[in-house]
Parts: sequence; C-alpha cells; structure tokens
Amino acid sequence: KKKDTQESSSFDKELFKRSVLYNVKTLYRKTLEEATPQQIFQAVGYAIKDVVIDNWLTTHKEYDKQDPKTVYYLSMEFLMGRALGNNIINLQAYKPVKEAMDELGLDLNVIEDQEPDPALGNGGLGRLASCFLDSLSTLGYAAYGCGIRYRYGMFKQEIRDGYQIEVPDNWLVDGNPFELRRPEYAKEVKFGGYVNVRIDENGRSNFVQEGYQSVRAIPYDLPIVGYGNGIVNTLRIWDAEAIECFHLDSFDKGDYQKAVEQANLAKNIVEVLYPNDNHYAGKELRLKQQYFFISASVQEAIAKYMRKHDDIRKFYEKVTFQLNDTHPTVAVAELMRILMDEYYLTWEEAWNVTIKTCAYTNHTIMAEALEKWPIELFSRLLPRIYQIIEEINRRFIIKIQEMYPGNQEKIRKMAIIYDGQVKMAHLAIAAGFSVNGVARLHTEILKKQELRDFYEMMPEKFNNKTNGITQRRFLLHGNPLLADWVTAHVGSDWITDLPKISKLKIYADDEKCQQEFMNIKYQNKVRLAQYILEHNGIEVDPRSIFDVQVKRLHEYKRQLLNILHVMYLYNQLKDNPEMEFFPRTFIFGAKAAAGYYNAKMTIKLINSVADVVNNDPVINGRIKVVFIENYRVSNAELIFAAADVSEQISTASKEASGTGNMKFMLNGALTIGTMDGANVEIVEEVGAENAFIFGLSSDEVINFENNGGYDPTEIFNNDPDVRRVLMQLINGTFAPNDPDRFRTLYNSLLNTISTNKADMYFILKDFKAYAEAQRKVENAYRDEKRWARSAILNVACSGKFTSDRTIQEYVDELWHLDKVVLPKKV
Ligand code: 26M
Repeated sequence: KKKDTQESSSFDKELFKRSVLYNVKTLYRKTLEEATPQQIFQAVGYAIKDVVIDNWLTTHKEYDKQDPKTVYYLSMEFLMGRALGNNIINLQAYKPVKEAMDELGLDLNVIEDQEPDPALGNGGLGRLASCFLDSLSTLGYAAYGCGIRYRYGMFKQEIRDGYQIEVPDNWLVDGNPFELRRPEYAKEVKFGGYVNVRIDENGRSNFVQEGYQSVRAIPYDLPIVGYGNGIVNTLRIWDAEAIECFHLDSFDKGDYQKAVEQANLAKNIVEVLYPNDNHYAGKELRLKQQYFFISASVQEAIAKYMRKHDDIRKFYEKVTFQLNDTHPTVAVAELMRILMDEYYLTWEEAWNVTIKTCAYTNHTIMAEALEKWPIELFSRLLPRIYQIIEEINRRFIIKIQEMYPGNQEKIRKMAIIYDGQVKMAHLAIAAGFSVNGVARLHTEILKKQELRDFYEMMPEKFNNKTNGITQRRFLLHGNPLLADWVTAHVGSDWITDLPKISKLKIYADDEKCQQEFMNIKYQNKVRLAQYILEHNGIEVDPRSIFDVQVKRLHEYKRQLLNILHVMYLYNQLKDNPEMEFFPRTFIFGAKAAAGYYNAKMTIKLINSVADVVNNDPVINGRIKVVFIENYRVSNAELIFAAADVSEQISTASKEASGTGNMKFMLNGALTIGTMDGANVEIVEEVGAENAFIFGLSSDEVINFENNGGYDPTEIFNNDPDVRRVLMQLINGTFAPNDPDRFRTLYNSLLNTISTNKADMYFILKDFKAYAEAQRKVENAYRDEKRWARSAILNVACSGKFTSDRTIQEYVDELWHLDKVVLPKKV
C-alpha cells in the first residue's frame, strides 16, 4: 500500500538518459566522456527543466481556467539553495534519476555539487520565504514569489588567518539552466524628477511624474515544483536594464548625459544584495532596489488581473500582497498610485482596495533593524510615492486624534512621518489588514511592547503565524538515511503531512530502533567529518558529541557565550587533565555583516581558540573546535543531519522565531537553548525533559532593560571561572603577539565607558546557567539509550514545525486562497 515515494510512475528513465546525452552534445558539442562536471550539471539541469516545463505549462493553463485567488509573496530576499536535487525530489524522481546517472557512469551527488548555491538572501527571513514557496506549491495554491535577481548574492566567506574575508559570489557565470527570461513582461520603473498636475484629453486633472530617470525591469522566472502534485509556481526575480535611448548620436549633451546616467542606474540597482541581517543602514541604493522590484511586481500583478477582470475595485478578491518585513512596504503606496493615477479611482476607492490587499509580517524586534528613511532622500527619489504617503499619514493622524483626542504623545509615537523620517513599519501597519509575528512569544512581545500603541488602536489586525521549515529539503533531501528509516517505520505520509511523523513515538523506547537511529546519526557524522577534513583540514572524531551553532553572526545570538564556555572547559581540562570528560566537537558556522566589527572579532576568536585547543597535547583531541567556512544552504543540509546538540542560545526576547532550531529538531538533535522565539513552542511539543533549557526569561530580560540594564562587574568580581575566561581575552592566551586583539569583545562585556552599556546581551548573567545546562548535556549523552530516546522523540514531535502548517494558517486566516487540483494525467 505504502508505495515508495521516490518512485515516480510517469518518469521515463531511458528518455531522460537520452535527453542528458543530447544536451551535452547540443550545448557543448561534446560526448559525456569529454564534458566537464559543470557541463554535465548543465546538461542534467536542462533535462530536468524539460520535465518541469510541462508541469509548469499545465499548472498555468489550469490557473487560467480556474482563476484562483493568488498570493504575491513580496520579498527582498529568497535564500533558495540549490535547485537540481530539490526539483528531482519534488518530482518524486530521485531514484530513477540516480539510477540513470549510475548507468551513465555518473555520480548524482557530484553533479549536484556543481550547482552554485543561489544565495539571494541573508539568513532566516530569506530562507523562510523559500520554504514558504515550497509549501505553497506542494499544497496546491497559486503563488508568486517576487524579488530581485541580484548579480551578486550573499558574499562567499573565506577564512584567512582566522579572519573572515568577503569574496563576491558570481553565481550566474556558468548560466542558470532553470531560469526563463521573460522580456515580454518587462516594466518601466521611474525614479526622481518632480510631480506635475496635467489635464488629460478627457479633461481629468492628473498627477504625472516628469523629469525622471527610468530603468527597464525584466523578469526571470524560476520554477517552484510542488511535491508529487504536478503544480509548478513561479519565483519571479527582476533584472534591470537600461532603457534604450535613440538619441545617443544626437548633439544634445543633456540627452547623452541622461542616457549614460540611466545606464549606470540600471547597472547599479541589481548589482548586489546588502549583506546586513537585522540591521538597517539607510542607503539610497537600497531604497532604489526596494522601489524597483516593487513597482515592477505591482504593475505586473495589476496587468495580470486586468487581463481576466474588468473591475479593478475588486482586485483584493483575487490578490493578496504579503510583505516580508518592511522592506517591500512601498508596495502600499505604489498600489495607491497606480489605482489613482492610472485607473482613476478616488482616494477612498483606492484605499479600500489597498487595505484589503496588503498584509505585513514582522521578523525582528531589534531596534537597529527598523527602517526609517530621511524625508529628503525619500521625496527626492520617489516624489509621487512620497506625496501619497504624506496623505496616508495625514489621514492616519486624524484617526489617531479621533481615538485619543488631544494626545500628542500618541501622534509622536505612531505617526508614519515624524522627526524628518518615514517610518516603514508604521506605514505597513496602517495600510494593511494584518500584522503578524513569527512565533507565539514574538507576537506577544509585539503586542505588549514594541507595537503596543498600534495593537491597542487596531487589535483586530494582530495575529501570530509561527514559522516552519520544509521537511522535503531538510529531511528528505538532506538526510536520506534518516528519511528512509522514518518511512520504513511510519510510512511516507510525513513527506506532505509532517504531523504523521508522531507515529515514531512508539519506537522511542525500542532498543533496536534506538541503535538504528544512533547508527544513522553516526554515518551522517562521518559524512560531515569528511566534509570538514576536505574543507578545513581538521580531523574530527565522529564518536564525539557534535555540538553545533550555525546561523548568522550577531551579538544577540551569543556565539560569544558559546566560545567563552569552550574556553572555560579548556581551562578545566588543563587544570585537571584526568577529569571525566566526554569528547566533544564544537562546530560553528556563521557569516558576519561586512561592517560589523564585534561579529568579525568573534569569528577570529573562535578560530584562535580552535588553534590553541585543537593542538594542545593535554587536551589530546577531547575538545575540538571547528569553524565551517562559508556556511550556506547546501552545507547546512549536511550539518543538520549530523548534529547531536542544537545551540539556540539567543538572549531571551531577541530571536523572533529562529528556524534552524526546527531543522535540528527534525534531524534528531537535542536543543540547548533559552526560552526565546520558537524554542518555547519546540519545548512545549517535545517536553522539557528532552531539551536543555537555561537562562533568563524574556520577561526578566525586558525588566532589566526597562530599568537601565544590570551590572556585570559583580559577576566578574565574584566568579573566578568567569573572571579567568575574561582575562584570557586580554592577556594574550589566544593572541600571544597581540594581547589587545580581543579588547573590544572584553569591553562589550564589562566596560561601560565606551558604550555606556555593558553586557547588553546578558552573556555573563547567563553564563553559569549555560555551563550547568552543558554539564547536563554531557551526562545525558553518556546514557546512549536515553539520548537516543530523546532524539527520536525530537523527530517524532517536530510535526508542528513544517512550513506546510504555517502556510495553511496564512491561507485559512489571511489569504483565503483557493486550492488548485490538476486534472489527472491520462
Ligand atoms: C535591512 C536594511 C538594510 C539591509 C538589510 C536589512 C535586513 C535584511 C534582512 C534586515 C533584516 C533582515 O532579516 C531579518 C531576519 O532574518 N529575521 C529573522 O527572520 C526569521 C524568519 O522569520 C526568524 O526566524 C529570525 O528569528 C529572525 O531573526
């Protein structure tokens, strides 16, 4: 009954082999033997695209017929990861394709490894967008992802002498077999100039932008293949090209100058992804990027709607715009502009459409991430959009005054334009029908703290959508051994219905199952150890505990707490070489924003500690520290599969949700973490006895913050272990030639002079509790049966954290999309 999910009845293996050989011939004039690995990847990619294209066509033919409501997921970032393996998985063709490759004498793993890892995103927010697209297709909902086709995505990280070096990632050099250029859908996007009132031929007075510069937006479509259902949605990313100028040979210097400027604008706009995560920097080019892809996407959404309908006033019945954080918020003003200036709706009519179309997701409470644009910059770059926002603001302030007569404080705190700045979050909240946080705790903090005034004024808009991840990429593709084992025990339903994985619970106490599980984990650790040896030249023991923290480097995520604890363990072992100690491998992976000094010094510290500890004969391999270079989606899949311990140790209240925590859980790692973000819900599902929770609660942190922080010197003075570790930051233990190297990290923990705030992230405050939790981890691991039981229960209790569940909640409560079913193939 349970058919092997890797088998696709309709997949023609022989045809596929011929297709690959044919592609090698026509693309490169080569035989398979002559082709390079990259050329073989391209040939295989095009062969898969052939299969996908048919489903893509059918899907859109059906959308045309059924006219389902469509969500446009507007996002500056999509951290897609490699497409080849994922597409094969979702076509349910992995086994036949693997066989086909074997028969051609090729290794599918090696071919997959040739694909550049598209990194059009920073971290959590971009990866979430990608998981959502996978779920939307798999659940059969009509959706577009809309974003930017950056020439250079996230930088490639190289580690030299322990420091991060950023190297441009030219991901498109060899061409992308999956993308489709669609010049027929190009759009013009206008910047700058001024707004004029013109009387048109019908006698209507109309706002027009004049003296502007413009660029042509050209869409590239990428297929998003649903799992086993034939649905293929579209990720549409926009490239910028110069508008051809026919006056280049004219003697008019103004025209020539303008042509050159427009060409430059086009080239610059999509050049590179800003590599900041959770940090706003007010760059003009960033605002250009935002308006560029939003204007093009909104224009196309409206054009597409008008191809089938005649009343733009009912746009919201067929379309929702989901704003992925505030980055795409100019969409609300762009929609207003087109409705009023191009479709002649009144303000009231246009507003009614806009507020029923747009919805906003908040992803962070870090104050430094809030987008506030200087009026001068904003109005100069987007004069008509700024006018519209001024009017939205004027009317919003009237509403505030109606509700809170005479209360200037409310206006000061809530206005969209105030103090010379345009506040994008306030605009997104005022102009949409929904505001959601990304985990229960996060949404509660938004309601009670960060967005309290807005919640009190418009409580009906606020809701929670706890994040999720796709089990197709992060278990089925990333961990085939565990995926097969799960399927052997509970069937394959979990692939599209993750809560079914709870049937594993009955095996948690089964000793044979425990052994099988630990054996699979061991093999995955061997696989990762090989990767580490190849890429870092460090030998690690797969029998040691693999303790992993992989995520963007940020002070609030507290990689510093982790490495300080490693230093503390090192001191203990040095003092007492004979003490009982279970060997442990501390694995880090993290990119730091290029200008974030403390983050970069934390990377250097991790590598410096690694140098000392890994080579100390007294330690004798019992502690190993590994910094995995260039952490990204493709190696993440290997890392999650091999982890025993999942480090989720952010300062409570700071991590909106986290999604890595869920990927570890799904792969049977045990969490050591704070009660922050979605950790709260993870512990609720798996039980506190199957995780290691420590540290301040979010209420305690917020209390300290509201009372001016806490004083870490007391801990420094009274705790000799902590004091010793801190002194090692400034006495040259890990920097013999430059003892002051880590002084700024030391200062961030203790010195109130430079920053006026010491230990803002409560690292010293939580240190003892963390060390204690780590002792419990070690003891638990000694009892292999108990550990295996907990690990299996983590897998079994991960059902809630599928992005399929998250998307279904968005659909049921906010988007109200129609489910699309394809006609059965004959
Ligand atoms: C802003 C301005 C200029 C340049 C870049 C930015 C910017 C880019 C990304 C700001 C924030 C960015 O991402 C925030 C983010 O990734 N937040 C994470 O979202 C995840 C998905 O909801 C959550 O799981 C994480 O907890 C949250 O940190």
